[in-house]
Amino acid sequence: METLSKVFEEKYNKNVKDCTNEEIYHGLLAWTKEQLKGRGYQDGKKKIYYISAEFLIGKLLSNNLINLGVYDEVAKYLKENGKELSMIEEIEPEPSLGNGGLGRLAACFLDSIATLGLPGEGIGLNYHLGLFKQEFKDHLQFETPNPWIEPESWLTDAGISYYVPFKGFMLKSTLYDIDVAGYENKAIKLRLFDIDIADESIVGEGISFDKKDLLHNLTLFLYPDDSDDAGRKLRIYQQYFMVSNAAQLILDEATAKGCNLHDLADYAVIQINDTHPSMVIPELIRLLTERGIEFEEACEIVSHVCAYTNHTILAEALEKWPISYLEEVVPHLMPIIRKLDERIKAKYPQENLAIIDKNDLVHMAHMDIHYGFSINGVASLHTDILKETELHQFYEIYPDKFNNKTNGITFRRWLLHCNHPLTEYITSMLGDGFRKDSFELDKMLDFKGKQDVLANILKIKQDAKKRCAEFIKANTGEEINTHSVYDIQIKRLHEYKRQQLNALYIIDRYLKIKAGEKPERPVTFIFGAKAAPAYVIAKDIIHLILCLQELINNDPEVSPYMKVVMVENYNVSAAEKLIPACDISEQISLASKEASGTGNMKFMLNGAVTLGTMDGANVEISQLVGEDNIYIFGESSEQVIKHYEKADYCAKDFYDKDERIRRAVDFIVGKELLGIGSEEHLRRLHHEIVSKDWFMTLLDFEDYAKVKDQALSDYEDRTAWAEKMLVNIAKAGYFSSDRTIEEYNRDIWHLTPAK
Ligand code: Z16
Repeated sequence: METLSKVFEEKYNKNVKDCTNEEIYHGLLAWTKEQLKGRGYQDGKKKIYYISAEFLIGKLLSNNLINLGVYDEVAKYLKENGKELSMIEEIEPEPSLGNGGLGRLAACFLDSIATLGLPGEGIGLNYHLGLFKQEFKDHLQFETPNPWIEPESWLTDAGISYYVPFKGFMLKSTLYDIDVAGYENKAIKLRLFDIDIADESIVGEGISFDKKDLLHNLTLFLYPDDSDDAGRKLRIYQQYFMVSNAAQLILDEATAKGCNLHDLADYAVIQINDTHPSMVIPELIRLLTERGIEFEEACEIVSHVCAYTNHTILAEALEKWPISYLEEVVPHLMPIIRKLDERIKAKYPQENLAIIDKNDLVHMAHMDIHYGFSINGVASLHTDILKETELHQFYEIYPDKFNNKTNGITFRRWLLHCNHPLTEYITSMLGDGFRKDSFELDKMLDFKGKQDVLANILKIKQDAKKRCAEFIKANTGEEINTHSVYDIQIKRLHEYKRQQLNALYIIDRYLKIKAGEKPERPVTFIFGAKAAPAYVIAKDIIHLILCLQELINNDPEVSPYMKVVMVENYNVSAAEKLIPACDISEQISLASKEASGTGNMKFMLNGAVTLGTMDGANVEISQLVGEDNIYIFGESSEQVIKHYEKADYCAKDFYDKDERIRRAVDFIVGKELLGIGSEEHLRRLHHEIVSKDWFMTLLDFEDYAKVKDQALSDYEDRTAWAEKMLVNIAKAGYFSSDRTIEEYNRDIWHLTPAK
């Protein structure tokens, strides 16, 4: 810790004892950056370029210290000097460069690529204000900018820039790098392109700004849509800026290593993360032909370099750009896209295989599938649905391109960093092999019948619940009972994720308590969710939850038995505080709609039991833990898909024939909530549920309530519950992103890990 002490002396002319927490944070930042550089970078002939519009990396200090293997030493050194590392963590701003699952997955993947010693980098954009910050006022969501770049930050100017051509003008880029340390291994780089002239002062009220003032806003904000396509031109500008820079960088790096462009596939493999980076295909073809390669060969080369990951079957999220937009932004790409489309039409005249459809829309995913060599889904059920229904026509012509890569999470952040007590306890039982080989967690099963082990697991959970209650108090002002069951649903607000189903259960329980049915143990229903600013019904659902929070927590007859809390500005840092404390993990999307989910994996790893539908990776979780250790409810994906095909689901029927459902739904517009909230929002939501209910909430309500009641009653047998917790932790090994990345490398990337 001598070099660290020196930093404080040189930077502030002070002993660490006399530094403020801010000064210590900035000293640690500078020191850690140096340590990262000293590690060196993963290298090799061929490299993976993971291009993504989002990298939801979270705070970096503690994670870097863990991966550098110095966390304990630094924490001890600070403690000896009267400082607390956990307080210093609070100083760091969280970069919000992602919406949700897709962006967080990209961040976990970087950690695993580095840890496994694979040469690679992430390429994206340096959004100055990230995603919006969420504020609650009058039980409604408001959005404000979320600046995160300070004069001293994790960014390092790489000294690299390119010119990116748009219609009528060029933009010059600047590249910033963030080092990502592998766990006890070398680092890789996250490379974020930016423009020097981005101007934060053009932001007005909330997050409004002049969309046409392109030169000044290109890298200001991340589009705030999860699984949705806002269809804005600015997004095309951002995407093209990202991929043109990426393509130029990739060609430069390859040629510097001796590539003659014909053999590009020996030097580079590109993973296209959802369709946001799809324009890299025509852009690479453009650059290759500019450098003297024939069009046909350029297509061939690119088809051996690009691989595509699909993250959703929601039609509204599969990007389709009008030709007119592309002509307006990147006219030089259109002749290439047209040629790519003609080649396909000549071979496969079928309309549903076309890149350009009869409405002059360019289907980005179709381009990826035709001109990439691999297409993967993100959980086994999701990949099956792609093959059998959504992309069936492509599966028929390219069966060998399709493959599954079930998502994973990095255990460094989602166990070692966020849950020190559990990590230490597992280490005391198994040694520390599980940190590198997550499957070793399986050995915990040997302790299943051991009473002392089960008691310890319960104690660790109880302590986490106490810490979490302090966080909730600070965030929401609400006091919660640490002996209540913590039932948690944290994820983006979307109708398909069905926070409204959870809310209906809460109403049902409230009505029962009001009618005199007092439950044995209280439950705290915890939510965290941002809604896309333009997603009206999602915002109405937030309104409902916040109104329920107000009503229930302030009713002395009810609040001893249940409370509702909705955490403001849910983000990675909040997740790190909530997940270790969870008893019941809510994963209740309509079957077939959640491609994978990754929160589900974080919760099980921290000893929560899942209450979920047979959707996404829940299916694989249930296979691994067995039916005694998970609570499954609801219609199957097959049935749901049939309902959509036949269009035979009618919410009104359920509302009319089921009194319990009707009472809960009507409570949304009853006098209690209208006395608290806004009539406009509540009526619109009520109408949506009764007359549309596109994601079939009422269909699954009864089974959900039944299974949830069962889980809550099983919770009372503390030993039996602790066994379920133990099995969930033990079986989480499969969901390490190290496993996922090994599979990407084995089947798609074919890189040689550094020694
Ligand atoms: C996103 O977060 C996801 C899909 C998508 O098309 C766009 C965004 Cl921003 C999510 C999926 O909804 C989720 O099921 C999955 O676990 C995650 O991507 C990572 O694959």
